Amino acid sequence: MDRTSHRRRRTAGLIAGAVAAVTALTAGVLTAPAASADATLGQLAAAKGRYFGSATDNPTLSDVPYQQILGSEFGQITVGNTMKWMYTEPTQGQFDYTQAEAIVDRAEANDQLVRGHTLVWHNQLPGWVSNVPADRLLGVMRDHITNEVAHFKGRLIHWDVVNEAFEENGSRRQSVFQQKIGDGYIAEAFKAARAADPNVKLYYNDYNIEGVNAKSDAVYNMVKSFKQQGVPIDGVGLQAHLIVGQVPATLQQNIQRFADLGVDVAITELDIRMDLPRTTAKDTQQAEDYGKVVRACLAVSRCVGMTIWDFADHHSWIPSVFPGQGAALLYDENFGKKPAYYAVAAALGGTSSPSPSPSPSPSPSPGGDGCTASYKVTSQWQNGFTADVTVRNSGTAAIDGWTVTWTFPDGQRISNLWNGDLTADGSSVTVRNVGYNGRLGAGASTSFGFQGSYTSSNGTPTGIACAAA
Ligand code: 9MR
Repeated sequence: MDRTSHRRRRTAGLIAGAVAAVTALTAGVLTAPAASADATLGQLAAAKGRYFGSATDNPTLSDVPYQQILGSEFGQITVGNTMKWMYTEPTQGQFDYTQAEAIVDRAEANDQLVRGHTLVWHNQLPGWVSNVPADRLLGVMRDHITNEVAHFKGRLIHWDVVNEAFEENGSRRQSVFQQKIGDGYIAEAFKAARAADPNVKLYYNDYNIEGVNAKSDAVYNMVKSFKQQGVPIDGVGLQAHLIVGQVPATLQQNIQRFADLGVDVAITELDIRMDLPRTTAKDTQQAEDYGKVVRACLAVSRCVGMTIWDFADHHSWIPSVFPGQGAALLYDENFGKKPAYYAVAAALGGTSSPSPSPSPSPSPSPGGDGCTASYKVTSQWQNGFTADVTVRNSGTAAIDGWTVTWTFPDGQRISNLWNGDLTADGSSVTVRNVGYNGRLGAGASTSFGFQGSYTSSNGTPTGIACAAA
């Protein structure tokens, strides 16, 4: 079976609602049996016949803790930047998919679906496109679409064919495409995309069209006329860059009206920002808001999935564009799960909830060998948990490596571990440093983490010890 048919078969299976045992095997990480199948947002969504995904960008590819979460928690990936025109055709006729492929390859290795974003957009457009004479721009736009869609044929579930073509009042945005090609450019873009790949689903994607308003009315009317004229459109992407406390009351109704036109709907770029700093009250409201969005999508059968616009607050676009605002995502800057994460999990039908009092509390080992290890459960849900272990050089000289050992009292198993090299033998666990975190100066510390499973209880490891090399 070639890669294309493999991808199609797997995609169909996921969308049909099979709970895929998504085991993220990050390079260099030794794995033991997988954790319970319903632990992640991706798996919970798959059980409902949907996907739950995240956008990501190339600078994170070498960030091991980030990749561990991205690769295991989400069922779908959107390439946040590097499929855009400025990256893929920076010079006319010279196509470069290297950066986009680095993300797509990783997603495929992790068994994740991929949305393509985006073919025709007024932003992140290389300068040369604006200088193309009016009578040649339609051909240039078709060439770009044809090349990129053909390049990724069989590897993507959706393409955002045209992005953000309307103004808030429902008029057309005066982009270079609108000005030089005219109203017909959007239909032409969809036709070119369909010709290049008859199977990938073709989406129109925009922001501030989540509720019923002048802008979403304009998109609605366009989709309606496309369906009447046979222009190939399969879906509408509601970006959903929202504000805490302001989820549109008409969200579900709006999703439903698009579905009733005979197209799918996806929540494509979800984040819910707040004025900083975070407070418990704002976090609580944000969690409610995330839950509302997920429930609105699940209530409409043609709402096929949801994507957050990256997953941890320090990777969000918000603070750089809206100074003083942020904290819009499901994980904080330390990759801790926020109330919004648990609200999404609950809305997806999960039983995941914050561990009321993480157990056990940090318990340094004696440290006679020049290092100590503190074990801490960082989150826990039914049959699953994550934990961090901090390794500290307790001696007076630098060490060049460390080995941490313990025994699980309740038959717990580690499913994947990052920033360390795991050897597990039943309940006995040995974790050694990896190349980049073995050397610790006197008093310095590092940490590794893991995801694990348990059955009835998740007791404190016994005999935790650290030996320095
Ligand atoms: O997340 C993207 C950010 O890194 C870029 O600097 C920005 C450029 O405009 O685009 C961001 O993504 C946008 C997406 O492609 C379309 N909808 C709005 C998103 C946030 O700006």
